[in-house]
Amino acid sequence: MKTFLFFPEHLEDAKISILGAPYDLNSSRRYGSRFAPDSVRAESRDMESNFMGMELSHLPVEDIGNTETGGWKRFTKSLHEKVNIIKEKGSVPVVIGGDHSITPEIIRSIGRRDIHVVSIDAHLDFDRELFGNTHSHACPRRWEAEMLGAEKIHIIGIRSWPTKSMIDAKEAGVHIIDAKEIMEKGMEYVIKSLPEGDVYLTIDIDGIDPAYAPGTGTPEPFGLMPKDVLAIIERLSKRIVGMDVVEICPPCDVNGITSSLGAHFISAFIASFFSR
Ligand SMILES: [Mn+2]
Repeated sequence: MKTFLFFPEHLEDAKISILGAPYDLNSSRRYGSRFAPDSVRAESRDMESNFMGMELSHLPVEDIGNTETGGWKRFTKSLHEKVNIIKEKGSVPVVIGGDHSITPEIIRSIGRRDIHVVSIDAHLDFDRELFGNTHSHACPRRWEAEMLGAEKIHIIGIRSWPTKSMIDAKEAGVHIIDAKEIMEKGMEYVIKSLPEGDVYLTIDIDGIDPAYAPGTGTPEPFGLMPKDVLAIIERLSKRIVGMDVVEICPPCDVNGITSSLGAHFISAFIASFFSR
C-alpha cells in the first residue's frame, strides 16, 4: 500500500495512526469523497520530510490503510474495529474521510464522554434527517450532541444553515461561531473561544474557502483560510484524542490542491503533536 508520507503500515508503538474511511453514500450533492483517502496519501508523498521546521521521518506514526466499504452497516463495523485497534495501542486516530457522517461513529468508537468536539465546517450539520436519511452528512453534530451533550459541541465557520436546525442547535446549547462573526471579531476571538480539555477535531474541508479548497461536494464562499485552520490545529494539538479530515472530493478538485491541503493539515497536526 502507498501510505501517508513515508510512514509504515504497522508500528507497535505508534502514537498517531492514520486510517482511510472511503465512505460517501451519506453525501447529499456531489459524491466522490470515497476517493479522498488514497488521493490525500498520493499528495502527501510529494511533500518533503520536514514540515515547517519539524522533521517528521522518525516520528512514531503509522498508516493502517482503509476500512472496508460497502453499505453503512458493513462500513461502520469495519470502522469500529479499526478505531478500536488504534485505541487499544494508545494511539490517536487520524481518519481521512469519506463524507462527514463518519465522525460520530469514530467518536463512538473512541468511547470517551468527557471530550469536546470542535468542528470546522461551512455547514451546521444539525439536521434530524435529510431526504429521509438520519445518517446523512447533514446530521453528525446532532448525533454527537446526543452522545456527549450539546454544550460540548463547537462549530466554527458556518455560513448557511436550515433555520429550524439552527433554532434546535441554539436551544440545545451548541457553541457556534459563524463566518460573519469570524470576519467581525477575527481569529484571535476564535482561538480564545476554543474549549479546554481533551478534544476531537473534525475538519470538513468545505469550512475552508473554496478558493483554497474547491474539491468538495458542497462549496460555499466566505470560508476560513488554511492558515486559520493551522492556528486551530496548533492550539489544540496536544489535547487532540482523535481527528478527521472529511468531504474532500477528488473528482471535484483542481490540480489536487484540496487533497494536498488535507495532507498538509494532517502533517501540521503530526508536527504540532510531537513538538516540545
Ligand atoms: Mn460537514
